[in-house]
Formats: sequence, C-alpha cells, structure tokens
Amino acid sequence: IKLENDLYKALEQEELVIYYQPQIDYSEKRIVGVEALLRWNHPTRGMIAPDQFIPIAEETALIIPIGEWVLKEACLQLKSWLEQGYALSSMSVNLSARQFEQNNLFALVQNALSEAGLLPDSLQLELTENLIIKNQELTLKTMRELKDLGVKIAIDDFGTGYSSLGYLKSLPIDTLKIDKSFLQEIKSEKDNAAITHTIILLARNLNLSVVAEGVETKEHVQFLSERGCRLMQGYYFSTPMTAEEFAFLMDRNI
Ligand code: G
Ligand code: G
Ligand code: MN
Ligand code: NA
Repeated sequence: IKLENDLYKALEQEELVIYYQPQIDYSEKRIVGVEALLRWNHPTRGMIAPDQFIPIAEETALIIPIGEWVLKEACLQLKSWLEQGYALSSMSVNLSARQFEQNNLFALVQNALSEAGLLPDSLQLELTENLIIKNQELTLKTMRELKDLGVKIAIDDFGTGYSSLGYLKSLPIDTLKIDKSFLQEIKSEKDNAAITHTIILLARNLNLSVVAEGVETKEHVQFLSERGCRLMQGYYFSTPMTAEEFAFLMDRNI
C-alpha cells in the first residue's frame, strides 16, 4: 500500500531508471539491438524490479505517464548512442495492455520518435499474446497504424499465452521473442527443446525475426546456433545494465 503512494512521486523525483540489455547477433558476434527494462530506485527499499511495481502502475493508471517517459527516454538514449557511432539497429520497449488501450498511443510513439529524431524502424515495441487477444479491434487498429509508420512489433514471451497461432497471419508482426522458460529447461525436458526448435522454424516459415530470451549457457547458444536462431539475449552475454555500463560494453565490442 505504501509502495503505491511512493510510486506517485517516483516519476517527478526521478527515481525511475531504465536498464538496457543487449541483443546479440551470434553469427556476427556483435550487439545489434537493445531492450529497455524499467527499474525503480526506491529511496529506502533500493532497486525494485518491474514485476513488483508494474502491476501497481497498471491498477493506478500510473503506467500511462510512466510508459510515456520510458518511450521518450529510450528513444533519446538510442539517438545518443547512434550519434556516438554505435551501430545499433533497434531499441525495444515493452508495452502493457493498459498502455495499448489508451487511444493516443500512436501519437505518443510518433512524438517520442520525432523528439529524438529517430527513424520509426529503429523502435520495436514488445507486446504479449495476452494483450493481443484482450482487445482485438483497438489493438489491431493501433498495430496497423504503428506498422504503417514503420515501427516494428515483437511478440514477447512467445509461446506462453492463450492465443491461437492464427493471429500471426493477420497481424503486422515483425519478431517473435521465444519465452525464456522454454530454453531454460531444454536439457531436462525434451518437450521444451522441441518447442524452442518449432518456434524458430515457425518464425522462419512466416518470414519473421526470432530472438531467443534467457540465453544463459554455452549449451543454449549452441542449441540455438545449430537451429539457425542468430539473435540472442540473456545473462550469458549480459544482464540488463545502466546506460553507462552499456556504452562501456559496446566500446569493448567494436
Ligand atoms: O527486467 P525484468 O526481467 O525484471 O522485467 C520483468 C517484466 O517487466 C518483464 O515482463 C518486462 O516485460 C516488464 N517490463 C520491463 N520494463 C517495462 C516497461 O518499461 N514497461 C512495461 N509495461 N513493462 C516492462
Ligand atoms: O518479459 P520480458 O521478456 O520483457 O522480460 C525480460 C526479463 O527477463 C527481464 O526481467 C530480464 O531482467 C530477464 N532476463 C534477461 N535475461 C535473462 C536470462 O538470461 N535469464 C533469466 N532468468 N532472466 C533474464
Ligand atoms: Mn520484453
Ligand atoms: Na520475454
């Protein structure tokens, strides 16, 4: 309850921070993209993970101003990195259902891009399958508008939702992000290995990009490379980190 009161002040008191996690193209062995992951640097409780406050932000509708801030901040950060010469192709930003249901989302995205001076195709928005089934009409309309603008759309945690696969052919999707739970048990559970492989093939056959999440070990990397999944994200390469640390990582990378 107290956390809720604190969250109202978090934005103006500049306690929210964005951490950045690299996305690696393993065939080229370099960082090609980055995902923005929100954190709350609480004055007394320390760094709080989004699982603990995004639900509160959604209930209180604080997710609207917070989400707008994340979008702007992430776009400005990417622009700054591009100007410094880092060859990143995209910044991924997570959106929750509540954000997608606001009718000015398109304008917010357009605004964040133009304020930063970024091309729309350098922004990728991550949505979950559950968000897509929740509000089909409005979701579809907004997705089409964003797609027409040139923004990319990824399905996050792919394979864990309750949706049918049918939406993949009717919605303007660019990328599938394989949920980390599948990869993490490929060794102990044969089914998870089969699902991971099948998602890679599904993406290829539908002409979509595929990113594996939760890549933690050399075995994971090998499993994915052998099956043609080049884009990887996970602790094996790097945890989410501050913007300064991320720039430092790219300096060593280039
Ligand atoms: O970084 P971490 O693994 O703790 O993130 C946990 C969850 O919080 C993930 O599901 C992620 O999608 C979500 N999340 C992280 N940052 C944001 C954000 O800026 N907006 C929204 N809506 N969700 C976020
Ligand atoms: O739901 P979403 O995919 O947006 O959130 C990604 C979450 O996964 C973040 O909270 C991030 O901190 C976490 N994460 C990133 N890489 C790894 C990893 O290799 N292993 C695990 N267990 N979590 C990871
Ligand atoms: Mn994500
Ligand atoms: Na995910």
